[in-house]
Amino acid sequence: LTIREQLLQDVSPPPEHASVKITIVGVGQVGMACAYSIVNKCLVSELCLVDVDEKKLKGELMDLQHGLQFTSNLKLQASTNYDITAGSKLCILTAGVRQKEGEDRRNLLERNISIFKGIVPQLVKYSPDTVILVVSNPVDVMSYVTWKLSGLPPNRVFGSGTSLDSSRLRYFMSERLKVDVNSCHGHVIGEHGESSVVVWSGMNVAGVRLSDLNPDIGTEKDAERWLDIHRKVIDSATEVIKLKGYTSWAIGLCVSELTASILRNKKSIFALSTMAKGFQGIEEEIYISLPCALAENGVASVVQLRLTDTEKAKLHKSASELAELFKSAKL
Ligand code: 6V0
Repeated sequence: LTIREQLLQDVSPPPEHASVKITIVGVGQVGMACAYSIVNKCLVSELCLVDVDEKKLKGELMDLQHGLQFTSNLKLQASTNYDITAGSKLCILTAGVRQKEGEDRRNLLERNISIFKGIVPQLVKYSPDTVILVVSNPVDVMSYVTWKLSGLPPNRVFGSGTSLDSSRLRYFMSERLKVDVNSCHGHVIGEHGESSVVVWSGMNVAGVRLSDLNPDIGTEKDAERWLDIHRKVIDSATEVIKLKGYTSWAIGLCVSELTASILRNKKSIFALSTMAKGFQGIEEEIYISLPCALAENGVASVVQLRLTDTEKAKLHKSASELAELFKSAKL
């Protein structure tokens, strides 16, 4: 008898599937920051990593496994083959090429679409009931592409969108107000990129709207120049990429909170890239960010923001700019 056979007498067979299984596709900087944050928060009982780079997969898998004593003892798997992903409740897509310094997110589009054609049908084949969270850029179009390639209902496919932009906004807000970032409320909506829109009218602390204190907030007339923090939000990715080569920790932390809201059916509100046709007067079939309640089936509800005319006009401009990009997305 082996030591194990002498030590332990099994009384039931192991379950076929772990109860909370998720998959991350792409073990680059972003994929691994997501994995690290998810593992650290003990959100899952099984985590599968998929990539085309077999060597990197093995290295990342081993490195995470060696730390399992310090988290929950989840099952970790890694493979270039999608069969390991069967039965995933959530698939997070971070595969693809990343922005280079000074490169527009839009330039990534064609290369990432062809990569996704090889990924999405495989995921759905093995996990037909999955929810898919897209992180790869340009995230709005890649979310739409994923929806089309997956054949899933639109609520099950969404992008991290401007949830990261919103957390950047709230961070800058908290720096100015010297209040905990969790108590600084505000959303960035629209494109995850240059044409994003800050909902100045809704920005508040404890229900006190900053626009009631300073009606010029977010305009050129504002002496305090709150508008500058929107520019900082837009430039954040470029600036971090210039300094360290990529962005990872903030998006990883953000994705782990999105994951928690799905797996625990929390219905937390995040600005997510979702099928926006019919909301806020948007007529095009496009994916763009709006605040959504996120639950086990993906997007459960879209918040009906009371936007000012200026904010609405900016959102429509963002939508029409994105619509052009969607047209160029050849599937
Ligand atoms: P990275 O470090 O180059 O990692 C990309 C990974 O994808 C690599 O490990 C590749 O091997 C893998 N990959 C490539 N082709 C395939 C394929 N066909 N199947 C499986 N895996 C493949 O990039 P990084 O992790 O920095 O960025 C990943 C993506 O996230 C990029 O598109 C970024 O622009 C995007 N980001 C999106 C953010 C957001 O807020 N939505 C934030 C940060 C980055």
